[in-house]
Amino acid sequence: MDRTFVMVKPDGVARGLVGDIVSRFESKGLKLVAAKLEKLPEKRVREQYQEHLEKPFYPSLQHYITSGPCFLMVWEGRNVVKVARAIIGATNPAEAAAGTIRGDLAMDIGRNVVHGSDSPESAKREIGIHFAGTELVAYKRIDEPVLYE
Ligand code: DAT
Ligand code: MG
Repeated sequence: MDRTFVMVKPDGVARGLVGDIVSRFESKGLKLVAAKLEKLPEKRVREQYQEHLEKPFYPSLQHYITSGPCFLMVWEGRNVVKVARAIIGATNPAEAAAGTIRGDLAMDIGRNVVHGSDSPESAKREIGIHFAGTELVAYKRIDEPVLYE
């Protein structure tokens, strides 16, 4: 099964949105296989956002991501990278559709509440940055036979 990395950013944790956000992925039918609350060291933030290191917004992005605890998750399911990005919504909350996390819960591109990997390759890389293989747990969701044809 495919996997993706999703993270509630410090604004989402501070605003008490972890439960709402987890619930959206759970009720869709995705399987939570790892999760932890953690204040990220700069090194891992730089690795996660390596393609943005030279962008003008990077210093404020790093400051924001390291400003408080994040809630890190790995989700599993068919086409999960694409499915999770659809649940998260457009990068800029002003353009994110209603019904998405950013469309429903955020106002500013610099405070967009949640991160999700953008491709299966990034997902593999980002999971490896934040989780040891032993932290990923294998189990069955009781509704699996009904969720998939
Ligand atoms: P996404 O998080 O949707 O994958 P991204 O990878 O392009 O978006 O950017 C990573 C994060 O960086 C994004 O969630 C918020 C911040 N960011 C991106 N573009 C920005 C901009 N123009 N101004 C301020 N912050 C920005
Ligand atoms: Mg991205």
